[in-house]
Amino acid sequence: MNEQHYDASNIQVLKGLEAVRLRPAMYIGDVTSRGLHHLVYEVVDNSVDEALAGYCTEIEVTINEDGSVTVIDNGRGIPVDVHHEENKTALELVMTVLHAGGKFDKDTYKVSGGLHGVGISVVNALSQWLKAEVYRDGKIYRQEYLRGIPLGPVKAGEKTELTGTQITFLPDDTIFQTMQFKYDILQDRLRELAFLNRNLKIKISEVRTGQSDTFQYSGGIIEFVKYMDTARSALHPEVLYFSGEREGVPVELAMEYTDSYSENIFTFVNNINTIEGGSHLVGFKAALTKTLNSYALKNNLLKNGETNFTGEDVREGISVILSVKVSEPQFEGQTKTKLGNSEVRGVVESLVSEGLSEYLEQNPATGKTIIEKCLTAARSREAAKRARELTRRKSALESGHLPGKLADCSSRNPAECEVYLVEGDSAGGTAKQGRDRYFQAILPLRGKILNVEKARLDKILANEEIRTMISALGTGIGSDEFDVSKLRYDKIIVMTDADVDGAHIRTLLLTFFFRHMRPLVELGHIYIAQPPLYRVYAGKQEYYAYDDEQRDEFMSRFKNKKPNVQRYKGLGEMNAEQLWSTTMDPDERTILQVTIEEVIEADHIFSCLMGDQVPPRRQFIEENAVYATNVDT
Ligand code: 0RA
Repeated sequence: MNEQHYDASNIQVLKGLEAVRLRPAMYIGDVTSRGLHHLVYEVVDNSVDEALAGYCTEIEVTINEDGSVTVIDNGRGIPVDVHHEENKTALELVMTVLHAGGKFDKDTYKVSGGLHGVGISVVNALSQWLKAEVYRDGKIYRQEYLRGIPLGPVKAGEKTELTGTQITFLPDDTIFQTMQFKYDILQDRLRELAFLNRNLKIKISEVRTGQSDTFQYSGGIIEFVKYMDTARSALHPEVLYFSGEREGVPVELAMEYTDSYSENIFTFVNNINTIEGGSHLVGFKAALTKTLNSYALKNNLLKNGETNFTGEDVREGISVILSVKVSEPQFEGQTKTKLGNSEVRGVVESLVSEGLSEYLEQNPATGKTIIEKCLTAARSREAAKRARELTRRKSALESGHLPGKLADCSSRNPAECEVYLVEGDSAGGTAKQGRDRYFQAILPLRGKILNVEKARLDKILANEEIRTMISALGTGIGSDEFDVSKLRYDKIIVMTDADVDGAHIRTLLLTFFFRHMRPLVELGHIYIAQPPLYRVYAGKQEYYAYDDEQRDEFMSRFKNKKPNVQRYKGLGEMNAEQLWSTTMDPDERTILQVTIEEVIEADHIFSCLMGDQVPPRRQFIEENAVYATNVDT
């Protein structure tokens, strides 16, 4: 570093960067793939802030050949004038001082919730190198850094007419577990940001593959709702949209009813997905229930004897995007994604109530359609309640009886127990012989389970395979009954054949968990077994391969003889011992943990896969947003 540059403020900077490098998780959550991608979001959020302030219209994100990422925006450019107290440029301060945003704060709603908003300096500290280029005041200014430390002062370079900021960084491989930026993951978040910020153009590209996409939506969250419902059929001609500002809180809401039975409400605060909800969500739900009940009553749309709609009745088949901007958001909850600011509840409630009643008055046909949907939902809620009572009695969980098909384990400590959901009675039998019965339970599932995407809870509960599964898991089902603390197994492992049918059954099961037992997915209880695809053997030498590449590698190990290759088409082709050692033995097996990186994308995928509209159905790839990487236990 430049010597005259070195003074007390540098020591502060070094201490700050050091703190970030020592405890990266404190700043970006973790150092897995999730944390890695978070670095990009952090840089992009700054450009989005510039767009919110009204100065930036385009953002471009590129995954470069060398694994670095470039983010370019056409905003005003980070200021490069010298800050006199510190004797450094604003650019250098933004890049090297934690939370340096403050002094240069713009009059906008800072993205500062959840893990976002930690500042670009954190990205800088966690990068092997970073290059900043600012287009401003007719020139290009540059500064480069190694692990957050400037290589030299900011230098003015060529002339330019443009304005904007360009940041390129390579994450530090001594900090992150993985260095691979995934196009699909970045794409999901960038698409979401484009929906949330109407007209903002966001481009993503990957040099190595040549893949690229541009997102720009003149309809903003209205188009977001249409995208969510690609595979669902809307019940009314247009998406309902309300927006307004009260007590300094801008609110935007887009909603539509579809013929599906699931409730898809996604809420955002300052562009951050508030997965745990909070006061804005509470305000919306209250407004919806209240407004629809009074509209139905006022317009005589209820038959005599029919009582009020519950919250669940008015939310069946609804798709909603609610986006609010809060200048000093309080984030609470386990993942800091629950909005705490109580004043927001009333703001959202009143704006939505007013907007919705006015809309219904002016669009009586849509009003009638919505009320009819609520009525069917209310009637089937009653039916579902009866079905659930039936499940409870039949499964006799309360009296301690478990389904006969379940081969339970002997341990009663859920933390050490796991249950294999196995495709077919025959593989189920093999698994029963092969398992360690102390902690492994086996539940064979016969044939296909019901497609829950197309059925209401009452019909779902009429399905025997599903009822058996629910009683085996112990959690109960339904919003008023599901209780994850009653889960009898820490790991629920889906084990299906490596063929099309197996993939289908697996998807059906995952859809069921995602729609009706989501906390099991969110808390990481769901896994997918990975049975081998090949056995490569000759004489006493044998190997199990889990993909083609591995098969070829194993084949090359046989020097003199030509090995036999057995391709496993189903679990049934393995004997108990083989199934144990390749797929079930915790010391040997690999299982994939199912996680949700992006709930909205997962919802989109499940509805496309399982819905009844064929065109949007697309290939379901395992490395999709729904799946995480290998978990070796
Ligand atoms: C501080 C102040 C101003 C802009 C920015 C920061 C800024 C930061 C980033 C980060 C990525 N892109 C960005 N664009 C702008 C306002 C400067 C002014 O008043 O002109």
